Amino acid sequence: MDSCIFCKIVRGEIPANKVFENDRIVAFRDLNPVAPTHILIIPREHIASVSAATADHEATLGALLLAARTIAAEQGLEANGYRLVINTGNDAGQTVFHIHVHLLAGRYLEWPPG
Ligand code: DGP
Repeated sequence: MDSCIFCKIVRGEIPANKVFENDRIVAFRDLNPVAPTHILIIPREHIASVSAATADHEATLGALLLAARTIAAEQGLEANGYRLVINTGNDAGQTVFHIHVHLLAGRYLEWPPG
């Protein structure tokens, strides 16, 4: 996707503070963090949202969660815990239509979210 901002990060066309990457996944710090740790975990492959995912994306979607687990461990977040969020669609506040997992940690996270 030529115009997708996260595809541009994957291709290295715009800078990002990367914390993890492998053959399927890239993870980097959110530009506007809402918690002391706020990392975005994305697939290299462009999938617009959870709603746009198909059975063909099963391995990629699994890789997203496994990367989240690995990053949380690497960042030392397991002891106090963390939250994984996937905003999907307008009512959920999705603003970038390239599927991404928010990894939030470093403070007590209220429930339910606003
Ligand atoms: P969402 O609202 O779930 O679609 O989250 C999109 C997030 O992406 C939002 O927290 C801000 C972040 N973001 C948007 N553009 C950029 C960017 O160019 N670089 C980085 N690091 N984060 C971005």
